[in-house]
Amino acid sequence: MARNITVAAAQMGPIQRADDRASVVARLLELMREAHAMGCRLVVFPELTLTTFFPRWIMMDQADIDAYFEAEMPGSETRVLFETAAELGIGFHLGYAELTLENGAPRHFNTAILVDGSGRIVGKYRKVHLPGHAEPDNTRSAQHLEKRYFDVGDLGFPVWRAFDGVVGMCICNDRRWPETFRVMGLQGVELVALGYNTPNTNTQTYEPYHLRMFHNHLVMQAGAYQNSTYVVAAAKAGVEDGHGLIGGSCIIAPWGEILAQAQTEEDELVVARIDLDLCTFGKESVFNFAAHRRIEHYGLICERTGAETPPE
Ligand code: CDV
Repeated sequence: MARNITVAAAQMGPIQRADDRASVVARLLELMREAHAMGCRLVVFPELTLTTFFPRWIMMDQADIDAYFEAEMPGSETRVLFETAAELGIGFHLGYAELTLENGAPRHFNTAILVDGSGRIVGKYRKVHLPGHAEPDNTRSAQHLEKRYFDVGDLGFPVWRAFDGVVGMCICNDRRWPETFRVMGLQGVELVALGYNTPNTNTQTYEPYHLRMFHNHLVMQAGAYQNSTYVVAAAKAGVEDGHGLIGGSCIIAPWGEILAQAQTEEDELVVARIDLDLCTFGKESVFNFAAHRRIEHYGLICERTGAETPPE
């Protein structure tokens, strides 16, 4: 029997620095209701959905930084998302900046949660591959201070049984690393939910816009194909306080093709009806890991971080 579900990537247009949480949550609710009306069981929102992409700003006062973080999830301003999800019976994925206390010490993570159709959090992921730099760099036209504002995620790449399948999560830069998808692939992942904020220009060197979008899709299509999993990817897009973000939100099939893609750089639902059983063919043929992987030759992947060339 087919395991058909309808899913949505909910692309978000820009969120300006001056926009408050209430206005963002109102936009999320509208997308959630629209997704429900289109028969979706799961709607995927982007990375750091609730605010502007704040790592582009230099902030020295920790209180200013912490204002972008959620100390509770759900909190007073986000609870309505969970209540509406339960009322409609629709699940969602939400990226946000998480502030938590561990043994009394503050920890900051770039986090995503998976919420089921009863409004219950079933999974949490904390971003592992933090891009950018830790020290302000005035040679750049915009900062990318994720390494300054966030701790490296400490939860690995788990998967969860949800939405009649096996669901995993990763966040933005994680999608560029094959290890991300393979660790989930080794747990039989059938749907990877992910959100991203990808600047439309490279602040260190000239890079044509079309390559930014090409690489965005290339890595997600490869991850989907090589692990025979669907990918539901939601961007934050458009111009935030003068800084452009690519869109290109999409839903990718386990054979690597894009099934549906955003047309705008605004709030937009990208919807597809998918059959999770179609993950099986790839997992049992070309990417039958048990039959074909050769782990005796992969040791370097876990032993060595950076590349080392052989001596001359
Ligand atoms: N938010 C991100 O992780 N952005 C990175 C940029 C810096 C390249 C990305 O991989 O899209």
